[in-house]
Amino acid sequence: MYSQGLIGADGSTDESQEVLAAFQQRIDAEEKIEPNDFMPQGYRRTLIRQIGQHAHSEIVGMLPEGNWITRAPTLKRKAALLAKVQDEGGHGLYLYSAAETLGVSREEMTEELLAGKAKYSSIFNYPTLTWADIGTIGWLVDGAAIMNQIPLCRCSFGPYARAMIRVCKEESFHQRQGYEIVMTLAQGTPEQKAMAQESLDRWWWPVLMMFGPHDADSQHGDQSMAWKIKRFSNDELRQKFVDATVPQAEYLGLTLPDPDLKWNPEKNGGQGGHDFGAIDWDEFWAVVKGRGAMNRQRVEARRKAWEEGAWVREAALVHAQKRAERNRLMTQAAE
Ligand code: FAQ
Repeated sequence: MYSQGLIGADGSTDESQEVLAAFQQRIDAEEKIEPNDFMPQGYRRTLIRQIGQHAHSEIVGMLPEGNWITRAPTLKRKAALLAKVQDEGGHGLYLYSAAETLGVSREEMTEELLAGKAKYSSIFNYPTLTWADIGTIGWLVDGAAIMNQIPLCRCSFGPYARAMIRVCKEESFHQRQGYEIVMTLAQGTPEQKAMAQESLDRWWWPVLMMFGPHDADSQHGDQSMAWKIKRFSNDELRQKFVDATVPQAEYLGLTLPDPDLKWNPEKNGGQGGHDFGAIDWDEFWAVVKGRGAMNRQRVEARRKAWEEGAWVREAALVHAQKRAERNRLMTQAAE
């Protein structure tokens, strides 16, 4: 189902070495690149690809949790979940807008998503089977998103970096509400604690996959780091996430489902860090290529929303045109 997206699939660039070197100087001087500035085609395409996929992830990411809004156990939980899911929709909108500054339209990006050409995060192709999954998603999925996105606040492309500042603040609230749900379950009845553990067992490995393939298999990693789009590699962020999460799980009295997880004092240049087991990359690539449990339903839900929202887009456009025409006539009359 998935193939390379049409837009931004190719990060290669054909400017002269001189032009690329001058651009790199701006990057190395930590200057922000703004939409009207010169940028190499490869830089533009890489950003369109990454920001577009990120936007799709936020919008598709509303679906697994949206599934539980009507079944949240209390009014307070329902209100918090509703707000969180709305926040994710807002993140998608900032990101689509940031991508649009690079010369791609939201329609083009959406068509790629619906055609199965543009990717979105693998994590959203897993089902939310129990209420505990809503806690686990907040704690771990938003936790992983924050680990990945805090460095993006320093991305060299201005609109993406600025969008990330607000997104990270909101993700931080999401992470805490998730952790609090899991803590309530972990401190509840034995059945509730078992539900939290079972959910953790299902989500742990897919969450580690969110950071992307190992650095050795990361196609875009080196160039994106050189252009300071990414500030840390996939493996560096995954390691930071594991090290941050182990004490959180211990505090909850839950067990991370990895028999190979252990403290290694030699890691991280002698500062210490956790060794952890092997990730199932066959599962990762199967999910990315469209063979996850929920891929078909996720894209279908987005197609339905896009088609059923067509009249709203048309009405908004006609309204904007009428207002512009009215303003034009008023300005003409005043002259
Ligand atoms: N899933 O060469 P790399 C969230 C693809 S937001 C699917 O290493 P790159 C908030 C990758 O696109 C979650 N595909 O790629 C939330 C590339 O394929 P392509 C989303 C993946 O770009 C919470 C190929 O593999 N966050 O969760 C994945 O340098 C709760 C080779 O990989 C972002 O998008 C994956 N996990 O590094 C919402 C953050 N990983 O494009 C709702 C911004 C890799 O050549 C509820 N993105 N691939 O066809 C990034 O930081 C980067 O794009 C990475 C991948 C790190 C994801």
